[in-house]
Amino acid sequence: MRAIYPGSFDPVTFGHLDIICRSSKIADELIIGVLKNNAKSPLFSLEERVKMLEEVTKDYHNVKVVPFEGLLVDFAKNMKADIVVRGLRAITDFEYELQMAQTNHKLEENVETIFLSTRLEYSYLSSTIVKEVASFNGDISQFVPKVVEQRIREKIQKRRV
Ligand code: COD
Repeated sequence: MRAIYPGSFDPVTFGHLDIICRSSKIADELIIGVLKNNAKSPLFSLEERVKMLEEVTKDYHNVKVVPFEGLLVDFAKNMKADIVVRGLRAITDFEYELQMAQTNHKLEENVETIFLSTRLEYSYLSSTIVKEVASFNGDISQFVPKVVEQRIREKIQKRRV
């Protein structure tokens, strides 16, 4: 079974990595779909987000990182994937996730969404929180892999100059 784990990944956190690790054991092949045209105006460019994901998932042999734009269901069809994996943190995620899963199912009934609940230790964690803490020079080492921490520091440093 080929599954897609789509997201903005701006940047990838330990919460994302946990979902990647767990879903890579469920799926035969896992494609991490990185959204290009993000309305959230990302801190990292598409290329930077893809590169960081490739670096932190290099030991997973059934995982591939692929950028996409447009509709998720079209991407899923192009990739010949019929499962979309999403992570659920708190109840606040639920409404948006349900709406998205139902819309995607309406658009393409062969694409099913499955949800993995976050591990307790990552339930508060989001890319937004990581960027906020980093912008005030807080310690983000417990939130993101070393290589991502380094890139955030460089990015924030550059923005300050
Ligand atoms: N623990 C567990 N899961 C987590 C954690 C954590 N700590 N942090 C994030 N996650 C999960 C999120 O819940 C999500 O499932 C996934 O990881 C990715 O998160 P983000 O924030 O990087 O990505 P999103 O939610 O911004 O991605 C949104 C999409 C890109 C999937 C969406 O906008 C999309 O599909 N866009 C394309 C247009 C489209 O088809 N829209 C759908 C029609 S409604």
